[in-house]
Order: sequence, then C-alpha cells, then structure tokens
Amino acid sequence: MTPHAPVSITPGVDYFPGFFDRAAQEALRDEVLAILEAAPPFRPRMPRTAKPFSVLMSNCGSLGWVADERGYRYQATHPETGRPWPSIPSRLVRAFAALAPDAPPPEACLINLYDPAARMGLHQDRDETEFAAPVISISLGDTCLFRVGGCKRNEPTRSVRLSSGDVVVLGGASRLAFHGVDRILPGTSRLLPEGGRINLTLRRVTAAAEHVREPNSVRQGASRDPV
Ligand code: MD3
Ligand code: FE
Repeated sequence: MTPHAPVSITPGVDYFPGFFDRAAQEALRDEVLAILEAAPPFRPRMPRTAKPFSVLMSNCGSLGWVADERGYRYQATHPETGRPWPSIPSRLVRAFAALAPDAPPPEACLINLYDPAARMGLHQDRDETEFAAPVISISLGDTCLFRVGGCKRNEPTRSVRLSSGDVVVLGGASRLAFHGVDRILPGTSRLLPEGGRINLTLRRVTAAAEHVREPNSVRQGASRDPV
C-alpha cells in the first residue's frame, strides 16, 4: 500500500485526507467495536486533581496509555479488568508500516471515544520514551475541529477539520507540538451507530533494541492485503 502524497499542515504534520475508504472504515469500526467488548472504555482522570476526562478511552497493543491519580503512564493491562490489552488489528499495523517505514512496529494504539460534548485540551504527548517514531492518528465517525500549534504552548495554532477516514502523521519537528480537539461536529458521519467520533493513535512507546528494517520484498510479502 503506497499512500497518496500528503498535505503538510505544519513541518512534521502530514495530513492524508480520505486515507481509509468507506469499506476500510467499516472494517476498522467493526474491529474497534470488538476490541471495546474485550477492553471496555474507561474514563481517565487527571493526575493530582482526579478531574475526569470528557473523553472515554481504551487501548490495544502490548502497551496502553492510562491516566489516574498516580499519573500518566503506559501499562500492559487494562486499569479496571486487569487483563492484557487486545492486539492491534493487522490493517493498522500495515498502515503504520506504510506511513512510517523507518520506525519499528507500533506498541500502543490508544482509542479515544468522543461524544458530541467531549473535547481534549491543548497538550503535548510526552509519555513515550521513543520520540523518533511518528504518532499516527486515524479518525472515524463525526468530523472534529483539531488544533495544532508549536512546541511551546504560547505559539500560534492552526485549526483543521478531521473527517472519518482521515489520517495524520505527526513526526519530526512536530512530534512534541501542542495539540487538542476543540469540538465534535455532531451528525457529520453515519459510520458509528451511536454517532460521535473515535480517534485511534498508533505509537511506538519504547526504543527498539535493534530494529532492522526488512528488505522491501519481505515487507511486501508479509503484508499483501490492502489496508
Ligand atoms: C500532534 N488525540 O490521544 S490525535 C491524544 O483526536 C490526542 O483524539 C487527539 O491528542 C484525538 O493524545 C488528536 C492527533 C495527534 C496525536 C499526537 C500528536 C496530534 C499530535 C503528537 C504530536 C503532535
Ligand atoms: Fe495528544
């Protein structure tokens, strides 16, 4: 799978509108809904204040991101069931490999669930220890207004509409950019049975001990299915 040329939003932020077509979005939705049966959505809390997030979360992968009074961290098990996270669907692993060919495979896929009132304040993602690999964001369901700025909170920001099937690759100079979700535009998609928005972020969390890039022939042979 060779992605179309992206639109650069800011240096290091590449936008791929409509990366996943409707059929791929439906397949992804069904895979995510199955993951949520095994790893039910939980409501993260701000460290110290215990203020609940408006976004519900879950994860798949060997590591998942959680937030509670003890802090922000990645861990191998669900904070409420204690079970390991389900594995990352292969179509997502393939998309990550196509979009970040030099990075080792993703360890975490954070699943953010937005109802029409949910939002995410401006923040940086810095709980990973591997910052060379990009973060890959996939949007499903209702369109959102996404905001991205510079690596300092007071730098100017840009607003971008992210629609179902859109992918953003966040790397290089923008890996530590401030970003957030200002609001969801209800009723803009029919993909999700109950409306709202799902965002998936694929991440490398730890540095790979010795990631050796396989030759092209091996990589293509191992992932022949279209994403
Ligand atoms: C820019 N999620 O889970 S994804 C998050 O739409 C998060 O749910 C948002 O921010 C969402 O942490 C935005 C896009 C995103 C993810 C990581 C980034 C943008 C980023 C890292 C650096 C810069
Ligand atoms: Fe983030």
